[in-house]
Amino acid sequence: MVADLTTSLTYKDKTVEISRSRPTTIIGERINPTGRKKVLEALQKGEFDIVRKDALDQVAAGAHVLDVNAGVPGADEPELLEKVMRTVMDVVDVPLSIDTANPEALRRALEIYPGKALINSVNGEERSLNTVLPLAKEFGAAVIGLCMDDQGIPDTAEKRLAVAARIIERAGRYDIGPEDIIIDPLALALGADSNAGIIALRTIELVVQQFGCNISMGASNISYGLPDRKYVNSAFMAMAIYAGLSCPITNPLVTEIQTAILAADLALGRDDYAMRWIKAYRKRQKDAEANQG
Ligand code: THG
Repeated sequence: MVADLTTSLTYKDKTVEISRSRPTTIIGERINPTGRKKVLEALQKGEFDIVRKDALDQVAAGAHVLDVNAGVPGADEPELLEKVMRTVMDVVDVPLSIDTANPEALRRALEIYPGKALINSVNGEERSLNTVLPLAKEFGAAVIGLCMDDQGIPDTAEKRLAVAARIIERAGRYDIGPEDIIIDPLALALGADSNAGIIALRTIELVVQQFGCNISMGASNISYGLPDRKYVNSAFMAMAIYAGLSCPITNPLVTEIQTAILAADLALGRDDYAMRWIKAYRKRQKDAEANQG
């Protein structure tokens, strides 16, 4: 019997529980200047309206958790990340995924966060393990563990599993259980390597089989450089959910992605009486009517 661990995240009195026996948890990706020029330009000018809008829109579209990234080149990241988080927390009440590779920014973010956050991320490098895991323990946060280390991203699923195993083992030494480690198999571009999809899917299967832990992934990387990305992303999303992906980092405003997630949950018996599917359909109809009139 494969274990089905539950990761609990909180924000004030609100709890989000992540597991494969529940509907897929959506981590909204949009508050991120790395992937998005408009966000980058706004944050460089100290304007936060776009952050406020992205927070509200993503939650309205079904995001359960919001990823927050403030990695602007040349900026004071600890300061900026705190401002972005405060802006988000002013307008929505969902748990946050703190997306930074800067230990100082991470500590400060954890200090101001009222609840059990998700840290995005740790990886198999010694330096990362030794700085991020103690902070996760100190603040009682859950952590995304990336399947990469000093050698880069392994080119087989078996080797990525080995990195996941090391992250989980090292977390255990800090008394952080596997329920608080969410593994990211890493999706690379199919345009560059036609096996990128199958390697990610196989990694998910192996990690789930061995550890039963939750799985996250920035699934849109796989379509990088291709036309009509949303169709590739949504098909891959459904397959990855079947393999065991439980909390994708994605854009819920893209209808194809949102419906792929809902349809996967429906097909996998995680949507009793198709209530969520039908509710989302009605919301899309209502939104379409509002846009026409
Ligand atoms: N794994 C983990 N964390 C991650 C990633 C991952 N965080 C960052 C990234 N990958 C996921 N986040 C984003 C955020 C925004 C965009 C993509 C991934 C994005 N991209 C559009 C593009 O690429 O064309 C830009 C579109 C726009 O401007 O609106 O928006 O893999 N753990």
